[in-house]
Amino acid sequence: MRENSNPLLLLGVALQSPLPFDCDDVYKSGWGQNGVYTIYPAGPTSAVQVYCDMGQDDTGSAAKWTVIQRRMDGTVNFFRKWEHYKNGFGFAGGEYWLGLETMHLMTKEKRYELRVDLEDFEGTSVYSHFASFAVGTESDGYRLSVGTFVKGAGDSLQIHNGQKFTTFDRDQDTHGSNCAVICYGGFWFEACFAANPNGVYTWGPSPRYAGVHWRTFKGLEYSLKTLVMKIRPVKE
Ligand SMILES: [Ca+2]
Repeated sequence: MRENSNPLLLLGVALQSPLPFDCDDVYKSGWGQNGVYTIYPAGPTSAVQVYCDMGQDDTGSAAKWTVIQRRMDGTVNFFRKWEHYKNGFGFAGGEYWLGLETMHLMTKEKRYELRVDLEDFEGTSVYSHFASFAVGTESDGYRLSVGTFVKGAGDSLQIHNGQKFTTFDRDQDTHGSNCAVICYGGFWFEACFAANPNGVYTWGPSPRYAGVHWRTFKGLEYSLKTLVMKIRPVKE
């Protein structure tokens, strides 16, 4: 919230609003600019910093996006163990992973849709939009539920739908080996993937499987410049 210094807005938040659950709540409290804000999806004692995308697309929805994952410059290591993927890591102003537990708490409370923003190093920006996104409980492996592919740069999440989360120290994929070891990042691997958002940041051409891949956009030997996963409430 430090990016917006308007004292009247700050007062408005303090006096009128319950603690924001997500970026859509932040926006409704009067904060209209993209940036880092604090949300409280696990209640008042658990502040979480996130990047809020307050932009609007052509779908007609006025709801605002909470970024749950972001790759943009390779400054954060994503080859991490289970506890890190559970609790989150990185920096809300840069690259980060929100954390599986926070994703679970958010998506069990509200219905969300998912958009994945993708950009290559040649200046092409596209996105893939999905009708819903939810993460299950830890006891069930933080299983992914992603809804119908709506439109955009292809459905690279189809084989990931319904999978448990796998890290190098917790193999819950369907491969004989561990996909997190093969692909250098945690994800909802099957055997193994069509999307590898948490792979190694390698500035374009990359070893097969290891990079930040989105198969239906640039294939499995090209690591993307930008990959952002963001969710917003579905208006019922
Ligand atoms: Ca396995």
